[in-house]
Amino acid sequence: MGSPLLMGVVNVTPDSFSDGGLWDTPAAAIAHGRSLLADGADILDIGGESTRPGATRPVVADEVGRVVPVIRTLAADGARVSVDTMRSEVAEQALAAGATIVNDVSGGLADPRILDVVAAAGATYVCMHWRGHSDRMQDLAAYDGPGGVVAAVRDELCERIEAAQAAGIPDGQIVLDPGLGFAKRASHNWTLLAGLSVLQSLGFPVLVGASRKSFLGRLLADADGIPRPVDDREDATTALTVLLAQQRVWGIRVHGVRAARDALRTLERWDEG
Ligand code: PMM
Repeated sequence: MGSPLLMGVVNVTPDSFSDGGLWDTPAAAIAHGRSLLADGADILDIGGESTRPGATRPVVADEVGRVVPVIRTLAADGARVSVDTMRSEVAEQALAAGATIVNDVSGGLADPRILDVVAAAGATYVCMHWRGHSDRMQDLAAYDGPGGVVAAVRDELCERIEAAQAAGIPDGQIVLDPGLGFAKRASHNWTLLAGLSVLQSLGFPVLVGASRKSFLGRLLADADGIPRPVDDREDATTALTVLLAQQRVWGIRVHGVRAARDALRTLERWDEG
């Protein structure tokens, strides 16, 4: 069984939930990207906008200024780079700087022109399930229709696939993502993970980002119900990496690449017998 690709996260932001402020200068972000490559990342996902619940959006020029120098340097190093953005202008400049994947957490809803930019560049498009910006997304976490959250995410992703196809993005360049934590409560995330095969049956590769997310903090809450802090969710993240690999996803988006790579190597050796 081929292992999934490991996408290492480089958040060039002051405020991301898991690592905000740690790599918010170009030099720190470039050094972090290089260390993720050394740890075994296949792709570096570089983002300049935090999508944590309640986050305020940076202006476009700030987002461009955060990500483009980092992308240019890491792409010149030979890294496969994705840009985590939902803005067409940022995607355009990131692609010109050497990114080859656009990771759009809004699935083309926030800025529909991003689909044209991706199509024109011949880039890969990660199309994530999304219902609204961070300031209101948790109000949108209702999935009352037949089939619940899995059917809703599948159907809403199908609409986004149609929009991507209409813009001229070939099927072979589209990757789907269930968008764990985006307009989803903890139970929705677990139900989506259990129902991943429904999304996979659409015939597109699937990427999953579960790393350090709050549903893991809630799972590992202490006796008083206090969620496990973000820095202490790595073992659960690694357990999910193994489970996602066994589910044959295309890619796994993680902050801690070393642990994920070790887990995948262990699983590969196990499968060899
Ligand atoms: N999650 C975050 C940001 N970008 N992109 C994809 N494709 N999938 C995700 O689940 C995802 C994402 C939020 O996490 P972060 O603040 O650690 O980057």
